[in-house]
Amino acid sequence: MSQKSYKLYYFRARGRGEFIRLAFLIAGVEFEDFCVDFEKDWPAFKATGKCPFNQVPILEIKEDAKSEPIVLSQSVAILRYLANEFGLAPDSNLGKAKADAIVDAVMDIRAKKRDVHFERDPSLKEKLSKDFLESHLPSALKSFQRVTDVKLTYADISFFNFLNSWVAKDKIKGYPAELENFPLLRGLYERVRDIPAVKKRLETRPDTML
Ligand SMILES: N[C@@H](CCC(=O)N[C@@H](CS)C(=O)NCC(=O)O)C(=O)O
Repeated sequence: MSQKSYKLYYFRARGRGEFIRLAFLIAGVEFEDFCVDFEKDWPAFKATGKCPFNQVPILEIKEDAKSEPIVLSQSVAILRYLANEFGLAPDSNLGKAKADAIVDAVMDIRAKKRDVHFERDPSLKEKLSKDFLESHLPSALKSFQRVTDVKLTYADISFFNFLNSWVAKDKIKGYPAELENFPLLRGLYERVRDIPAVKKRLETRPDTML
């Protein structure tokens, strides 16, 4: 019987790879998690031209042992593809569009947090951090609270992963304090956190800065 295989290439980080890993783990589908060493191996790997947009993550898919690999790129496209394959996407096109809107909003708020993280000027960093905590994040959470749904989809995985990776201080237990006043979102966060495969990943993954 032919056996589809998957190989994810990413750095040794949560970054833009983690929601893809979570989708595999939640679906219970095996994949190879290939970590490219950023310092040692990335320049040569990039030069091979294997990555369509010269960046990772990429996902290599083989229909069976003999077939040529198909390479997918762009983290959200990969997540969405896997979600559709593994039953983690809404059924209707409208439902998918709504899930996409949530993932896009997650990536928007993630970008704000990323700006804080990489800012080197201390006073600007403090200002960006304050804006993030007092304005951007609460406003995004209010919007998420309005649009949250009941079925577990890739939108929930991306939402959980952003808060868990970038906002939660204890990434394994509890929930981020910022969710205190958002019971629906807290429930959603806890629901993903408590999936046994996710719980195991949180407890066993390498401790990385991003
Ligand atoms: N829009 C892309 C962005 C990918 C991206 O920024 N990848 C970074 C790592 S998170 C990368 O490959 N950096 C190395 C480089 O650009 O040389 C996605 O979501 O996949």
